[in-house]
Amino acid sequence: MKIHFVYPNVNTFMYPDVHHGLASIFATLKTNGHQVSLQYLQKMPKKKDFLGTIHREKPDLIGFSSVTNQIRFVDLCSSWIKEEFHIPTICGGVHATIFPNEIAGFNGIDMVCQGEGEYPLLELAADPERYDIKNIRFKKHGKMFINTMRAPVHDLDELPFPDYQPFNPGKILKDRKGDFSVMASRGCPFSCTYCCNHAIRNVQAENRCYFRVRGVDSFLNQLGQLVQNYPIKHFTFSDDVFGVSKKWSQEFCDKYPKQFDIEFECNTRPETVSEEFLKNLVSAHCTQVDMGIEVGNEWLRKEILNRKMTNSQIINAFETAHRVGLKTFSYNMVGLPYETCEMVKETIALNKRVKPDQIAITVFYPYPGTQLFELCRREGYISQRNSASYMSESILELPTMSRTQLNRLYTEFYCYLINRRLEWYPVVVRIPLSVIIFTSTALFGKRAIDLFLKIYSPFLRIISLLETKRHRIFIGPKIHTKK
Ligand code: B12
Repeated sequence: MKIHFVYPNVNTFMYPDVHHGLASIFATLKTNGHQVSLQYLQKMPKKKDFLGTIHREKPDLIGFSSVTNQIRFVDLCSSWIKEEFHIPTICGGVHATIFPNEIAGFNGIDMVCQGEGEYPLLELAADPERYDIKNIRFKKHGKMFINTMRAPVHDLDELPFPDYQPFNPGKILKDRKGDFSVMASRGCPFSCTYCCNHAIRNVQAENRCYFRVRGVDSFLNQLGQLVQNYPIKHFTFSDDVFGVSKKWSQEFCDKYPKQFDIEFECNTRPETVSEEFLKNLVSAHCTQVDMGIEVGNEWLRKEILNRKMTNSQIINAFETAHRVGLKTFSYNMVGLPYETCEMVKETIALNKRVKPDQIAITVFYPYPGTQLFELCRREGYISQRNSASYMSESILELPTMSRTQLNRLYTEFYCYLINRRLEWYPVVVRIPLSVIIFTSTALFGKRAIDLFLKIYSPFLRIISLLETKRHRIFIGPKIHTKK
């Protein structure tokens, strides 16, 4: 069977990256003799171009993958398909997993896949007439057939290595200066209230085994295959939390440097890292750890975000990382329920205290299905505003902080971030750029930052030429507010 996939990633301000879930599905289908093709939508295509590709590919089935912010593109593109073709469509991904009924309501979508898609799609491709496949809901003859959920794949080693070819890794590597993102695990054992992991876990048949990791040898083989096929100079391990199991990470850190001379960075959690763990990472060629500070106020962090870590644990984690020679990256959010202006200032202060080498600042977006979304809904904070990405506007109306105040603090925080980056530039560049940034944010506030974000990638590409090797940054902005 020939299956055409559509991956909408429209206006997310993120640099082109692969989709690990789709790559795993591609591998599973291809190893079983099916053909796959992909439309990667970085901007909304013209209807005729979108349909032209479908005409050319002539697929037997069309699969959409979707996160919450992108579902309107799934709705629109799938309705275009139905105007011209009689090709069955299926949608999977995080939003379909949490809200299958909503997706099933789209006129252009015939089937919805909840949870992991490798085996359900394989069964569907083998027999497109079936409608009793676990994890899939079918709309047939005006009726909805809801099937039970299967357990998530318990042993990840049984899956073939993800196939990234349809994403054009050569192009991604060129744009990201040799950096490639890979994952060893699925899921996360923690339950931060703003992250979808607890919502995804709750719909699995057996949520006990939600967090899983490939065996070290299998993961190393996967990396080996990638290195053989593509000119990879750096890995970003995008796992929600890298090294959840200390035994796994010890084995990985022992074996990786014996096989690879490639630097990597990974996500970890401040309250879990020890000096020994960080030193092990360094000995394995890790150059940077990315950790969530999220907010500077301990009450907000512990009680509202369910991140049970103190400020001193955060300070200690960043200090230890710097001491053992790692660069650091901090994830932060602003615009949370119950957050006051003072609390945002605490977040800025904590960042100034720990001096991360890179900082991500995102505006909190309440993902439906999460505990924090429920809280925002109960409290009546959710407005009608829309947002394609969590990099831009808040969709909340908060009694503790007006939008103007939030925008002002966001701008202040962003200026700190930019100034921190400018510290690495030669004076001749730093001074004029500082003046431009200071003047434009003083005059236009957050609008200046929004403009900066719009021209982010090309701008970064230019200024990264000026960066010293020590601080050279891979352009792909890893802007996840979760670790
Ligand atoms: C790595 C990662 C990224 C990477 C790679 C993106 C990707 N989609 O793989 C990058 C950095 C690019 C990224 C970007 C973004 N991300 Co992200 N990301 C993750 C992370 C940490 C892991 C995803 C992953 O690979 N999981 C493992 C794979 C195997 O699972 P999977 O992707 O869900 O795929 C399986 C099933 O969903 C299903 N499936 C998926 N697609 C399809 C399609 C069909 C047809 C079928 C049948 C099945 C199917 O089968 C797959 C294989 O089993 C998750 C957190 C998490 N634990 O899920 C957040 C997460 C998915 N990201 C999130 C967000 C918000 C974003 C952004 C919108 C951020 C932004 N800038 O605003 C963008 C949007 C990108 C996009 N259009 O998808 C949210 C989504 C929340 C939501 N309700 O939608 C998550 C859940 C984190 C969170 N905040 O809770 N992300």
